[in-house]
Order: sequence, then C-alpha cells, then structure tokens
Amino acid sequence: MKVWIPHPAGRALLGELPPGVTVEVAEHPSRLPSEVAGVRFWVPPFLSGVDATALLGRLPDLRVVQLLSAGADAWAGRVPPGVTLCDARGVHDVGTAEWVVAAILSQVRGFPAFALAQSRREWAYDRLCPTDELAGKRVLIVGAGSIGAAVRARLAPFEVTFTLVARTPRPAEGVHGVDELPALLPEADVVVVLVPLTDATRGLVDEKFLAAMPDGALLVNAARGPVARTDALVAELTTGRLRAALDVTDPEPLPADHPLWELPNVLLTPHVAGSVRGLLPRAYRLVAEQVRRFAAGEPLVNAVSDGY
Ligand code: OXD
Repeated sequence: MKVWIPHPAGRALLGELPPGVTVEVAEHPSRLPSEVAGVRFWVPPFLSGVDATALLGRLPDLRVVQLLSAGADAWAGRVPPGVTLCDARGVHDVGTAEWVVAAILSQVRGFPAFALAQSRREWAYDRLCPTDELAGKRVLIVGAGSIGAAVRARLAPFEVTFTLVARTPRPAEGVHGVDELPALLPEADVVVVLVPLTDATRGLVDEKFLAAMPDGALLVNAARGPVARTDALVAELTTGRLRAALDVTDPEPLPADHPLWELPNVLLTPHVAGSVRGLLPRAYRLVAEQVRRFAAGEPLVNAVSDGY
C-alpha cells in the first residue's frame, strides 16, 4: 500500500508500519514523488495556503485522506465517493488551548499595550495600570469539542466560570445549543469561538452576536476567519466597546492595509494557534495509527461525516 505524507520528518515519526506499506513524501501537489497510481492513503499538506484538493480527482486508487488539521472545511464534501476523509481531532488541542489561554491573559492583563510601551522605552505604569484580571470572569466557550474541553481544563485554575455551547445541546453535560446564544452572550465576559466552519457557522459572529456581548467583553476567535463577519468585527471593535484576540481572519493573510491591524483593542496572530513544536509528533502518531487500522481493515477514527 502506498502512503503519501507531506513532511520528510514524518517518515521517522511514523515508526514501524505494517508489512507492505510504502511511505513517500509529497510535500507539494506540484512535486509528486511517484506515479499517482497505487496511492491509497494520502496525508495532504497542512494549511499550506495551496489548494491541494485539486489532486483528489487524480489519485485513482485513493481510499483515505487523513488531514493534519482539526478543521476539515477545505475538504468536506470534496472527496470522491469511496474515499474516507478524516480530520486530526485531538492533535491540536494542546497548542490551540494554550494559545487561547495566552491570548485571554494577554488581553486581560494588557500585554499588547505594555509591549508597545516597551518598544518606545516607556515605563507606562501611570498610563496603563491597573489592568483587568481574569479571576471571576464568565467564560463562554462556543464549540464544546475536544479543543473546547482542553481550553476549559487549562482555564479552570484561574477561578473563572464556564458556559459551554455546541451545535447539538447536551443537557446532561450542561452544554447549551447555539440557539441559546442570544440569552447567553450578555452574561459572558470572555467568548471563545472554536466551532468548525460549516454552512451553519459561517458568519455566526455577526452584528447581533457582537451587540449582545456586554461592554468590555473579549472575543477570542481560534476557529476560522469566516465564522466571524469581518465588516461587523471592524465596525464593533472600532467603537472600542469590545476587545478581541484573533488567530484567524477573513481574508487570510490579512492585507497590510486592513483596518483590523490598526485597532489597539485587537490582538492578532497569523493562524498559529495549533502550530507548536509538539504538533508533528502528535500528528504522525495519529497517522501511524490510522495507517495501521486501514491496513488491518479496522474502522478509522475521526471520519468526517457528510453533514460536516
Ligand atoms: C486546524 C488549525 O484546523 O490549526 O487544525 O487551524
């Protein structure tokens, strides 16, 4: 069985594979390592900015597409019949949850303003103190999957309270449905958006969503840029009423002349929340397990359903 992976380092990280499995490195869809025939298991490049989906129709023997991203929005609904699409659920929990905690603490304790003052050699005590604090804040997590659980576990020691929202309410676990957001948003000091990008979540964070957040609240987007309406974000954040920490934007990359760059109440990072040094070892542990399962005829984990 031929397996294509995108990282040369991935070979060693895969460890021992079942007999008959050949691994080749296909770093870029325009530089293929061998004939397309015989590739049964493909791990495409991770969020490379290159649309690798065009290769889907050119791999006649393909049976599995294993993504290295948690989000499958660029692939769902595009794989040919007979091909199973799997996401990397779990692989990004540590990195993304750490980013969320760091982003919240940075914004609440005013680190971006202190960093700017530092770049000007300004001792900004009188101007920037006191800052806000995280203890006592009400945190609303929109997207109660594995990353949401990791965020919750890491934030819990900070003496915050949590409300969780998911596409499907889970009353037994205290998880509310998305339709309850209008009632929940006014009670949240920090709103963390972690939902996958689907037809149902595109534009979820719109004028009404933002207007329902109380004055001074913090919006954190570690999901996908198009989950928020950029025009609504710019309009609301320009008033200074809310704060934001955005790892994702629409468009991405954000053009140099975009108004979001200018806003002092916005912390921006270039879609890096999950990109930490431990990512590849975690990712290739999942790939190795999936290859083993596939070779043994066992069901794969993390299969992305048609209704993604
Ligand atoms: C992901 C991401 O989807 O890092 O994994 O954005």
